[in-house]
Amino acid sequence: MSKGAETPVIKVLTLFPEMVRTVLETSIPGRAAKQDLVRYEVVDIRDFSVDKHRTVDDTAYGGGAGMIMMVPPVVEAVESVRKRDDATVILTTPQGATFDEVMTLDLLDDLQLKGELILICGHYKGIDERARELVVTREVSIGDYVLSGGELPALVIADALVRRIEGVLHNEDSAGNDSFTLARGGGLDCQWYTKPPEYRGLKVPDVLLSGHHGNIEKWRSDQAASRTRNRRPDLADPDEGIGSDT
Ligand code: 6GU
Repeated sequence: MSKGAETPVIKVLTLFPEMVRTVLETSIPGRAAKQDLVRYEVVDIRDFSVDKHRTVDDTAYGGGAGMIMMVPPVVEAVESVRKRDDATVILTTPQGATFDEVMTLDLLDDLQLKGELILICGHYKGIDERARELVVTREVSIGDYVLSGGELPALVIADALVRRIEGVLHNEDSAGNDSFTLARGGGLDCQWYTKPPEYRGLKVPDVLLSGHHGNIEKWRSDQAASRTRNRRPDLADPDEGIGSDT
């Protein structure tokens, strides 16, 4: 982040604020906040209920199983934290676009440009369509399976973003060779070893103990390429694969 810019704020609207806070205080996301590289605001949607029972959901008009999140608490919770009219407001839902490395970098740009990013953790069967119309600007899924709530997806998105903020990762966190890093072709990482050099007859490959940095780098990039081809042919050849845009 450039000097003088304000600390970007990730705002998470949820029915389970303790769950969200606990994760954001832990590990790298927690360290990033302590270093003032990001801030988190966790909002309990229930605080914006409009009745004395703190109701935030109800049965669907027209019938059917499952509860629907009501429009007033969701809209009013967003309005209570949103600083800019053009803020990106993400709803986590299995019906959203699938989260990936490209979206991570796009949302990171957005967070840094606008200074805020709002994540609504979807719940129950869904949210009243009018809440989407009024405040949601983007719908994001983390994959083709159904989770009990939007907290884990929102935390996945927050974690992926925070670790890409400049200064968050230290050398020992070794970001440059992470899998999917577009700078290294968007493929998978190679295999890694540490001490001991032999365990139950399994040896660390000789090249890694050779001290020859050129050979080591070549071995690692060859291994990464063959892993990517074998495990994720869609990443190895994006024109042919399931991840293709065409
Ligand atoms: Cl964003 N929400 C829920 N409930 N389930 C999911 C998801 C989101 N992404 C994958 N599964």
